[in-house]
Amino acid sequence: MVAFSSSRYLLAFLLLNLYLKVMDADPNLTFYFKNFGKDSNFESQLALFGDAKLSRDNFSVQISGSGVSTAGRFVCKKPLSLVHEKSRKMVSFSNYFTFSMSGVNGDGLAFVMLPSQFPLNVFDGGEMGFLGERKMKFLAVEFDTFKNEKHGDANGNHVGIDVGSPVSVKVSNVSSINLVLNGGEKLQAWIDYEASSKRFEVRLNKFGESRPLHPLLTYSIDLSKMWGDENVVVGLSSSSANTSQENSVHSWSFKSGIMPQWMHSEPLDPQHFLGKEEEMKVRKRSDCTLRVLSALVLGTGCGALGAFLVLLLWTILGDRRPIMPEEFVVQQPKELEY
Ligand SMILES: *[C@@H]1O[C@H](CO)[C@@H](O)[C@H](O)[C@H]1NC(C)=O
Ligand SMILES: *[C@@H]1O[C@H](CO)[C@@H](O)[C@H](O)[C@H]1NC(C)=O
Ligand SMILES: *[C@@H]1O[C@H](CO)[C@@H](O)[C@H](O)[C@H]1NC(C)=O
Ligand SMILES: CC(=O)N[C@H]1CO[C@H](CO)[C@@H](O)[C@@H]1O
Repeated sequence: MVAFSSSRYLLAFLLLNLYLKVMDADPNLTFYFKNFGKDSNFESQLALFGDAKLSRDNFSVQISGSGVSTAGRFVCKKPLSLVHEKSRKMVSFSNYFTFSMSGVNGDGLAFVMLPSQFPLNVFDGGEMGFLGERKMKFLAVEFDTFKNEKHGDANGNHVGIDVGSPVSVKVSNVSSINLVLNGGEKLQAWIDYEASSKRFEVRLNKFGESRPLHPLLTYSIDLSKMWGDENVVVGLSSSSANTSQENSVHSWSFKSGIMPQWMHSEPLDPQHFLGKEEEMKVRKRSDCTLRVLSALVLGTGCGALGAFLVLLLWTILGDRRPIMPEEFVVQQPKELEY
């Protein structure tokens, strides 16, 4: 009787421990700064490079104001890993920031993901402050106010996704949603990556308006393949070539992690999936099969291990029962743990 209840207790203890270990390993990067005032303590998590500085009112961060050939970066100090080291699960993220831009001809502002080895304090005078001669793996969402013929830019008011090259793989005309990037107006941007569907989405709206249902840009990309185990740094970057474009970031939040299982089967934007992208569904289904299979394998393994442990403990506790005082039996599990 005693042996039976204590081995059950031990099993529960082991399972709880396993659960805690899994929770502990959850990779996440989270920050939320409503503004960058003194009380926000933003410098505990974010860092300024180049000409990025606190604005005069001390509430926003200005990147590339006034001056010739200036560039700046505003980055999260802690690197992000796109593949969880232990579970090999892919990491999703949501990035949100509010900003305003005024003036003409600057490169605008970009959300960037750079290799963590990238020298953040080095500026090579290139576009976005890092594209001089350098060839590297990067991803950028440019909020571009300059029509660069060299890169085939359609106009001076667009949002583009750049992967390893300043020539965008996907572009959207911001005028078509009746917004002007560099009108000085406060805007908000949402950038989301959902790892299981490998969808990267960008949304833009006026400050105070709600998050649009339809993304301005979507792009299918496997970021875990792009960087593998390499960590990345996320940031906001800007360079103002030779004009006095003023770019301000008023708030910034970021959240990453392994999405709970229930979210996997739900697309970020259900409307968008209707009728479209048949191949994505096919891939999702095989993803599901794989998941079920691996869950089965894992389940079987855990079951076998559990049964083995129970048997082992049963034997140990069963054998010792006659010579053990009762309170010692209860304590046994903890000692066995270590
Ligand atoms: C901003 O901060 C600086 C240094 O802490 C201070 O001297 C200045 O008065 C502040 N400006 C405003 C508008 O609060
Ligand atoms: C962008 O959209 C605006 C408004 O719909 C349109 O007038 C303009 O021609 C578009 N520009 C390009 C390059 O498509
Ligand atoms: C300033 O920028 C414009 C547009 O990129 C370019 O045409 C011009 O040559 C630049 N001037 C200087 C002095 O760099
Ligand atoms: C499970 C886990 O690691 N959660 C952490 C995620 O990040 C926040 C902010 O850094 C922590 O407070 C959580 O403990």
